[in-house]
Amino acid sequence: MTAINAVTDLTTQDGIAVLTVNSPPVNALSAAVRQGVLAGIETAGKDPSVQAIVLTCAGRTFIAGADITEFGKPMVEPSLHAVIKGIEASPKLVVAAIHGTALGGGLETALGCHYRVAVPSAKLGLPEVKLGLLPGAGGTQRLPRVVGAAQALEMVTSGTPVGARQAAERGLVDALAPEDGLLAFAVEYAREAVADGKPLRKIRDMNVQAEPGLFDTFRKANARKFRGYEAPERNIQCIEAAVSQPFDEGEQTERRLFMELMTGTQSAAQRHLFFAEREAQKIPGLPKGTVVRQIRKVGIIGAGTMGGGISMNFLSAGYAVTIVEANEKALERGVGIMRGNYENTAKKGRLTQEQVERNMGLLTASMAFEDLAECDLVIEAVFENMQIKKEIFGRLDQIVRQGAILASNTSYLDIDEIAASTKRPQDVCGMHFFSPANVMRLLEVVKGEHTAPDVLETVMQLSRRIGKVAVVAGVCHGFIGNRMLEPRQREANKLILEGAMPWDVDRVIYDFGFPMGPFQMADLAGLDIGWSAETSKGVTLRDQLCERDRRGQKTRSGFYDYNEKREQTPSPIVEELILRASAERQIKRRRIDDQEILERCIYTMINEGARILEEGKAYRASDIDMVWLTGYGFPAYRGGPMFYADTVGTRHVVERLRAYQASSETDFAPSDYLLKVAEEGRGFSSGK
Ligand code: T1G
Repeated sequence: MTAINAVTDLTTQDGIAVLTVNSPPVNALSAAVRQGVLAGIETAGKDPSVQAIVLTCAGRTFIAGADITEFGKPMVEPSLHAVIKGIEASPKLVVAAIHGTALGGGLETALGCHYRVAVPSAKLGLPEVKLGLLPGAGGTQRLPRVVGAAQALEMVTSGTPVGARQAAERGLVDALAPEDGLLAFAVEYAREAVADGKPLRKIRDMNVQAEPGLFDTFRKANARKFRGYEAPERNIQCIEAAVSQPFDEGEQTERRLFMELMTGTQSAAQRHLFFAEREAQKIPGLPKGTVVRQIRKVGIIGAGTMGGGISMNFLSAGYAVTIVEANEKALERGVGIMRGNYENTAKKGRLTQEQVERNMGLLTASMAFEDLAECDLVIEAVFENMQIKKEIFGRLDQIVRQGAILASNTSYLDIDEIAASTKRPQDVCGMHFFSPANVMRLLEVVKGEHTAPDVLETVMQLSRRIGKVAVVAGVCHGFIGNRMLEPRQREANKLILEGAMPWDVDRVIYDFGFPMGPFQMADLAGLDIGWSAETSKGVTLRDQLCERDRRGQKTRSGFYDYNEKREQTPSPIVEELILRASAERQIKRRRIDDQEILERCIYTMINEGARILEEGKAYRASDIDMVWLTGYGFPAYRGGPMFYADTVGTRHVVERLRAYQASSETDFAPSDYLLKVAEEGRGFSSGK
């Protein structure tokens, strides 16, 4: 074996050279890997004893892409382009042997090879669009030449990988290897290819056509999904170039558009979120050697919307679940809703009927707390009443085995107070799911004063296994997400009394990139949550709307009027109520511009986020960004509230808050930590 460099080596098996990349954790195309692969290809190419070359990777995966940690730094030769051109121009036939995930630059490298073999479990994709980029090393030019323009469009704009079998059907993979025999199969494949006189097939020499109208039809069909994002459109333009331009010109178009994206703020934001999601999993100061607890059986208390949704997360991940509900009808209804949800998913082809039965077969429905005794984790999901929660935790303390984790799904109540109703506060934490709990990725894991480190780490690892993005929050009202939502709601409600209308605020927030604005969101959720005719005083706008049976989309009227297709239009009745409310409060209405609406809604959130960091209720600013991305639909291309603050400048945020401070000291006073960061001329993403 010849070590090419620290991360690549070259061996030869009876005339077949095997070039192995070994650069944990994912064989990313760092400068060393690029140097090693190119040198290895050149060395083997010159060796007269070598008939063909197999490019393979050690560890858990084939090359998973360019090394994202190198982005933004001066490029060290050779470029990935040069490496791929070197492979393609090799005088010896090159076969890529793929396992794990061949992603981004990894798949582009494999496309430079003359043939590709893969194990069935491998995945191949071009996820650059998720980083606000596009495949920048010929991927947009080679992929359509193999799978056609339509499928290439889908792959590059979704970033979703395909499995090896599907890849083989599309011609992206030439042969499937046995799951446990990839290298031997690849070496044999290479040998036979040479013996059979297979050509050094270069994808760049192939042609690609597109049906008339393909690109515009695709743009129209995806306009809503791509709204605000720059990368999908640039990816489409690259596929267009593959169809309309010769290969080299198409590559130049790709290069130009890649650099536009790479140097833009959207890609910086999306790359920030890529690392933020991984950082959020890490608990600072976790004692070395912390052993996580075994979780096999999960108990859920409450078979309502949240209890049912939470249960489904665990059932789908293969955990046995015992759901306990005091009311028999509610229990039956809750179980029925779970089954119905699974059946609907099966109807859409995303689950098989046996998976539905398997999931439901893991569920035990009960009305007896005693059935929770052997659970390893119990999650309480009853309504938000502290007294009831304390009674429940007191009973759990008596019934559930020692060492089990007891969690509350409360969305804002004090976990320490709940923990105090047990003799085991070290085993208590919060697990705040977001509705619908079986869909939303965010899970706020609330660390109580006494929550043990192994409990926290157990819940964080378990959260990943059930497909959640878990973020640790400290005990405070509303934890991270809802605590920051509060100032945005407050400002939105003030703005419509001062001169704006709900549809103005919603338009600004929607145009910023959120799926919808606060008033449209309120109509969707229902204005009568927590409202009752008996206690309504008719003072607030919400009271007045609910009293008029304007309870939101479900009554076809709320802040908006809704037609049968649920399309909304501003309501003259609401406008009248708002004008009257301003008059009753002696507020002289004025024209409010979009910039003021945006700044008062978003900068007050940033200010609250800074307070959360100041109080230590979140470990890092990027955790706050993850909460808002995965729990509230903050546009990924803006990176989250704290990254967005860095984009506009923390000094600018302070200046704008001060400009509004005259109208209200409390609502706009910049927090100490925000002032500190601004005075030091830095951003939140440069760490605390
Ligand atoms: N570069 C650098 N580090 C990476 C990396 C990458 N491409 N991918 C993962 N890591 C690190 C990650 O930060 C983590 O580090 C560790 O590896 C394990 O990752 C020119 C420009 C491959 C499916 O977008 O999707 O190619 O936290 O926790 O859940 O056209 O990682 O342990 O210190 O995610 O098993 C395109 C991104 C790049 C793939 C594995 N490629 N990676 O998932 O482990 S742009 C991607 C992933 C590009 C070219 C363009 C996943 C994974 P740490 P992990 P995992």
